[in-house]
Amino acid sequence: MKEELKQLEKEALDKITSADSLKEVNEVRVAYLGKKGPITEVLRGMGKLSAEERPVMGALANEVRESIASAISEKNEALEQAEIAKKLEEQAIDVTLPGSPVKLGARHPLTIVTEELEDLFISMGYTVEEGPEVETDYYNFEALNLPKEHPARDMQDSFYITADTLLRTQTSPIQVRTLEKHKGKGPVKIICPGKVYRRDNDDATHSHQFNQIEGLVVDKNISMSDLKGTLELFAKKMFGEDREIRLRPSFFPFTEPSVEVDVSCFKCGGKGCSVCKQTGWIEVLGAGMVHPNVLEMSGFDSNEYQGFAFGMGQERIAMLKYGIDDIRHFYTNDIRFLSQFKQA
Ligand code: FA5
Ligand code: MG
Repeated sequence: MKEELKQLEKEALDKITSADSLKEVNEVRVAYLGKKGPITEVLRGMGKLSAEERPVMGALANEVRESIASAISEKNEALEQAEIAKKLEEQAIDVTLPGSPVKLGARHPLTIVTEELEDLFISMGYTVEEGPEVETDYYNFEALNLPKEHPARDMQDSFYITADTLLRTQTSPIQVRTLEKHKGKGPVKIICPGKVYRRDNDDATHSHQFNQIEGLVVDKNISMSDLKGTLELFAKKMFGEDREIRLRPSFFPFTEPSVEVDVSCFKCGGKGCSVCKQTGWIEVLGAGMVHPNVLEMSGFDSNEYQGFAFGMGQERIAMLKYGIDDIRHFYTNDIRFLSQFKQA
């Protein structure tokens, strides 16, 4: 019986040694250590042994089982390690290979222009205000001296949501909201960038959604010359130190007097070219002195306070600055267009 056990142990250990997969090792385990295996079989025959021999055989049988079991777990361990090593080798990364280049994006030209304008006005002491894009009729029109049925409402064809709410057609409602917050006390010195919406037909220079920046200064002793000086500085910083501005009489319900502001052509310097349509001047914004009705409706005493305001469209400014011939380029996200605005 002893020899039998020793023989079984040797057989099993040999098979384990020569096994080269986890599956084969498992077969050996089932065959030799399983309930129907030969060792169990040998132990069944112990009943025939004498009382002295029985514990000796029992101990030996256990030793053999343990020796096979530990050989199995060592072999399994070794096979698993080999498997991992093989995977690592197969999936090895050559860190000396050149990497794939990362494409850097560029800032959108409208972002560039908006931030440039913000920086310019902040440097002159303005703060930035914002307001809702879904606006009430009151703030978008009425409080700006445009009562219901006023014909000048036709200047800005609107997207109404209800009879009393609309997508704002201009950034001017933020003027009113800010004046209300100040409760009749100046000074107020703000710019208001934001998206606006109009029922304009899209073409090369018009979009139904575009961006504006509004400016508003309200204080005691504010005059038209403050407006002119401010806009002159704006024109020189945005379009070049040699630029001049020209004010032409115009009409906005919320300013009196109102002006359209032209900048001398930065392409031809004023001689006349295709950019300025041979006039030497390019229209860039609307402006004027805040109408006394607007001040009064928002709680300011118009005998004590005066103000100026202006509003411009970033798309048009960017088109002039960068020579862009179609406003739709801003919205179609063509990478060939956008990548031209990479900054050094
Ligand atoms: C206004 O919207 C006034 N709120 C501006 C203002 C503010 C005047 C404060 C006085 C005092 P206007 O409708 O002209 O004005 O629009 C201002 C600018 O927005 C235009 O000069 C133009 O640059 C731009 N703009 C107007 N309509 C469009 C459009 N459909 N697409 C792109 N830009 C537009
Ligand atoms: Mg206009």
